[in-house]
Amino acid sequence: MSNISNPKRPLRIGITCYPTVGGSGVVATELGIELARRGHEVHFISYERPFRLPEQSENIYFHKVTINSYGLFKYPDYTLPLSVEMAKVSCKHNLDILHVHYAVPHATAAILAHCMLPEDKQPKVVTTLHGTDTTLLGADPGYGPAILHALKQSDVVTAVSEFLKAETDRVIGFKGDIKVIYNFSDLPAPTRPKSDVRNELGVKDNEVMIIHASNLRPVKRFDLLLKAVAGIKKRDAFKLVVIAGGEFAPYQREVQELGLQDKIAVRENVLQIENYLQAADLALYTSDSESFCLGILEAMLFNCPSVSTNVGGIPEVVQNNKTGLLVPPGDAQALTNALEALIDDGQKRKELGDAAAIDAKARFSSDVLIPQYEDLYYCLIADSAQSSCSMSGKSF
Ligand code: GMT
Repeated sequence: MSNISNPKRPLRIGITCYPTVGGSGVVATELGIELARRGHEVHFISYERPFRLPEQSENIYFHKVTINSYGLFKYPDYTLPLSVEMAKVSCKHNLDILHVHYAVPHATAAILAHCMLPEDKQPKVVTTLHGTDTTLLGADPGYGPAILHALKQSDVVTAVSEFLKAETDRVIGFKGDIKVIYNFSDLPAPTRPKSDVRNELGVKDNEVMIIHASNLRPVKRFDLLLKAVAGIKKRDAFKLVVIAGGEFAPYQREVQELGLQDKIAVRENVLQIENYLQAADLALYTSDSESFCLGILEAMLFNCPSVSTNVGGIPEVVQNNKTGLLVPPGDAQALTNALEALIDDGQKRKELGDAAAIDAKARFSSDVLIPQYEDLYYCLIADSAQSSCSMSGKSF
């Protein structure tokens, strides 16, 4: 039976991502939600339900990977049970596409699942690289060769920026084609009034609210961010709001040492980030490396310009002096100067913020980017015959 008798028939798509707070999981979840909204059947396969995935949603299914711990294993293994679940879901639901976000270990598991299945049950494997799967793990001799193998075996590899595409060749030595599909975001409208949120955070009317939302991993250089903020001379002119997707406790001491305790509000486990973004005046990102920086894009959607380091894929997202300010990496004083310039100049902030919102909607909305994924999927699927779901005598 032809899989593409109607070339634009709804597809059956498996998505694997990290379910925890982080850009790759957010993008994968939003992609699945948008695809389901467009009529495709979407199967999420992961060890937990992705945190932004609604409990009930038409066309969306969640398949939990169960990880057992065996006495012999010092470290529990995730890759094998993930690959078996991928094969099981592919077979049972006749998946057309298995789309994995973040190569490690998802791409390897997908390739393994593919090999386990009979030819007529094999979905096409799409691997989307997000950042440290190339820049950090790709450079690790314990991972690099396995990542390279999985990329070579994938039917299509995509990357979220031109920077990441070039790095994947440079760091991993992958010479194959990589299609750049930028991240997108369409956050919902806030559910709380802006004034409520600012009151809750203790941000005064005359204070500029600086927002930072991330998992606070070392690459984000939160230490540098604190230093830059501590350098702002007008102490009454701002408040820093941190939406922490990782542990904030390790930074408490630095906050005290820099005398910032009254100048910071931290929120953890935030689900509706839009409520905070609408209240913010400036976004601040000080990373050493960033393949895209979804946090900047999410802020742009709420007319919030950014000050950030000029690294990785950030200049593909932010137009310097038009939608935000870019400063050299690792330079706390340059960051402070840029922050002070925008704290002092409300008009400039507004100009940059308004331009940022227009640019974000024009270049990085789901209406622009989801069709790029759909086109890719439709290009990939070929005729495949129905068969029973059994592999080497083992039925799924
Ligand atoms: O690679 C990572 O550090 C993890 C990943 C994540 O899950 O947050 O972040 C990357 O993917 C995001 C979504 O595509 C990008 O916005 C981030 O820039 C990227 N992080 C890095 O490159 C450090």
